[in-house]
Amino acid sequence: MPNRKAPSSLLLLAGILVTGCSGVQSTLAPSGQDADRIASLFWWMTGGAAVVWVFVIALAVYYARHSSGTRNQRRDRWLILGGGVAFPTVTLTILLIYGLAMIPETVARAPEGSLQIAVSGEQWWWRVRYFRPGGQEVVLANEVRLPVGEPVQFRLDSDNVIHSFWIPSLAGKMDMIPGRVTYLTVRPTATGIFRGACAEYCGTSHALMAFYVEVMEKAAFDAWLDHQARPAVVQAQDAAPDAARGGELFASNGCGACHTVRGTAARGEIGPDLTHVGGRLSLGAGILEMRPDKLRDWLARTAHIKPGVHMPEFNMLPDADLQALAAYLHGLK
Ligand code: HEC
Ligand SMILES: [Cu+2]
Repeated sequence: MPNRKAPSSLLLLAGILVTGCSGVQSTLAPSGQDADRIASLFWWMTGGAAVVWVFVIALAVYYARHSSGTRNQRRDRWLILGGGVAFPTVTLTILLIYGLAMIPETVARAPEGSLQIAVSGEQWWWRVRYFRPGGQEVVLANEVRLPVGEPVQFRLDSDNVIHSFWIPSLAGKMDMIPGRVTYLTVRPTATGIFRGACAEYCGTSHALMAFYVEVMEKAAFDAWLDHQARPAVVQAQDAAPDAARGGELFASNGCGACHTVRGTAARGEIGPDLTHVGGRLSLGAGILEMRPDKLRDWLARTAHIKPGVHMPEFNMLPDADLQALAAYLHGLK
């Protein structure tokens, strides 16, 4: 009696495998030059492995069905030498050369004058600095935007533990190693929103250390960076009373000891820069949607949302204060 469940469980498995291959965080849906190369390497390797597998299984089946008495010894020897030595040597050599030939281009630095972005791995978020042509440095956090079609030079480091910077749809991964600077060149080939993640276990909330990357047309990117370079747009008392009160609470609760909001007295550097936090695509390093209710949750249940987080929970504040703080932060676009 055949197992009737087999087809449906196979379908389920195929479904899981296929959903893993699309979307904003997939190596197999490349939108960057290196990711393209990595995807073709993957397909050629998979193809090569499939050919070898089919060949070996066919031989095994053939010999399982033909008893040794009827076999031709000479042909057997040829099959062992040809199929067991020559064929794997040739196939693996071709695949090896194909793979090695990709390395020089993949590790090459972006040409002089390319956009420079420094990203530091923190526990468990990303400190991002853009270097503008005039030498001005713009400090951001937990989000990266890139102009389409241009090489970008990432300069990666960490002052705590090893992290790994990975945007699967755009490029390969690169470790962020304390005491060292590593480089990654990214050349996005299509606009869109992609997701990056830390790819090296870095402590309790390693799995909650992600970020979004938006690849934009050059003009939109320039406008975005211009805006990010400006100080915070602090809302007026009469236009947004809640947000204005949130600004006062931000100062009186000591948030500025760890956070910077450019244009205000808040100049802390322990946590992410919050100057334009409300304009980010996500909250808490890629883990929550950027919405006032999520901001409120973040402040009240920080360590529940992100275990081990280096920010105190502010659950002692009355709900009205948390909402005012959330309104202030959400208004920092
Ligand atoms: C002791 C330092 C410290 C204090 C005080 C602190 N924070 Fe934080 N904050 C952090 C750190 C560190 C993170 C990054 C956490 C993570 O994602 O791992 C963070 C993250 C955040 C984020 C998310 C930022 C992003 O890019 O998504 C917000 C919003 C925030 N804090 C608001 C506040 C507010 C409002 C206060 C005051 C009520 C405050 N913080 C007080 C250290 C602090
Ligand atoms: Cu990490």
